Amino acid sequence: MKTLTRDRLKALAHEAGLAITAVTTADAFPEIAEVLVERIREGHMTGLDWFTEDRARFSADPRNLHPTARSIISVGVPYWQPDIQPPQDDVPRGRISRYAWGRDYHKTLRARMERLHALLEAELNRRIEARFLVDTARIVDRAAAARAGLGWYGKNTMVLVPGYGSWVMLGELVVDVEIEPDAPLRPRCGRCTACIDVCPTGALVGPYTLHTPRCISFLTIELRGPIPRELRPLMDNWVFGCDLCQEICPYTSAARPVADPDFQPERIEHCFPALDWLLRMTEEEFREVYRGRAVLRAKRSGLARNAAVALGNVGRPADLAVLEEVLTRHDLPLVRGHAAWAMARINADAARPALQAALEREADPYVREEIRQTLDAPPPPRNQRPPVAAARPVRLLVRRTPAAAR
Ligand code: B12
Repeated sequence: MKTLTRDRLKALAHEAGLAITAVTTADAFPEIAEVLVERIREGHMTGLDWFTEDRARFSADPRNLHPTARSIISVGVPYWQPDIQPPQDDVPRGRISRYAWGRDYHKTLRARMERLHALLEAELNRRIEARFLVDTARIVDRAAAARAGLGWYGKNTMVLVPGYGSWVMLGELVVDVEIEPDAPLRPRCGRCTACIDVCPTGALVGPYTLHTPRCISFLTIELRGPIPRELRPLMDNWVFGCDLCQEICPYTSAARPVADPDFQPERIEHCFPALDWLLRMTEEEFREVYRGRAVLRAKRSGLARNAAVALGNVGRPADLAVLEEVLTRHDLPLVRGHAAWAMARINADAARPALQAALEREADPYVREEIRQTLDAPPPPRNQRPPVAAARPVRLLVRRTPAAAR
């Protein structure tokens, strides 16, 4: 029977558009189940209802996917492109994190992994049993990548890939082919804590530990209801995801640029959307502009809610008018409520009459509560530094050293 060398695999993966590839066995990840369960119990995954202990245990054994699994081919697609900058046009704009600028990466990676699968079947001249995984609840992508030596865990919990930093989206093919595994890499953060220090909400509560409920990425993408009021002033103009803990990293800031068309934005709304447009967009406009993109996950309600917070954080007194229009007319109570907060964040005194008028005519109990709270305890003025995120006790939850650190 024909065998597959790592070098040949990497050449085929390259041909399929997968720039980075590494291999590990399909053996279980017992230490990962332990870490995930502890993280859940400590409340670090709160808000992600699907992230259950059962899911954690399932994802720790790739043979749960198919019993004939022999190897995991961990793949990475880099996407760092430094040339795209926000226009200098005085329009208050939101920021979308870089991974979401192009086509939905799930589709991009899946299509390329299917291409690799076809190439492998042709190469070995047999049917290959395979599962294609990107971002599923069925395997921990970063754990597979770290054990395969595709990259190493950074203190920001990202997998950093030599030459590309953490600007790499991950996926796996779990296959019934025996391939010689690659060796894990050593973590190389040293004493650097730049990512932990830069996080405005204090979500990185210690090295390798993210407290999801405070992460701007979670707040802007996954959270469906109101954003906790104390976190809003810390979110700047992020409207979908956040890249701060990657941008500050010395390794990722030295990343090699790539010009992958699937990660290119096609219009300004895909990377730096005008905040007033996000606040006024219709459901049809939202679906049309973000069709086939990861941004759809936030839904129109989430994106408009985030835009209200962002405009509160970066807007000018002239933007009170658009926020007042939103407070009066937006069809979604979630957005009206955040607009009330945003007006007071720009200028609490100037906003007061409009907020009082809104309280008189508003029928929705949630919006009424937001307005009342905003009148009673306005957000910190913009000329004051927002309160520094509360310090949290730091505890490293890994008892057994992950393979990557050995
Ligand atoms: C849930 C999830 C989120 C949640 C929670 C994030 C989190 N840290 O868990 C939220 C919504 C906040 C999120 C945000 C982001 N995500 Co996300 N997310 C996931 C998802 C679906 C599961 C991650 C998971 O299992 N977390 C559980 C926790 C406990 O795992 P962990 O934090 O990785 O912890 C590990 C290490 O810290 C390590 N460890 C623990 N202690 C120690 C100690 C030492 C010494 C060492 C070396 C290691 C170590 O072991 C742990 C177990 O693996 C994966 C896809 C997947 N199915 O795997 C994508 C994924 C992790 N996300 C990804 C991305 C790109 C992001 C964002 C950058 C998006 C953005 N720009 O906004 C941010 C980054 C935030 C951050 N710093 O993590 C990529 C990461 C790619 C990479 N190169 O690492 C993934 C892999 C998706 C993909 N297919 O590419 N995400």
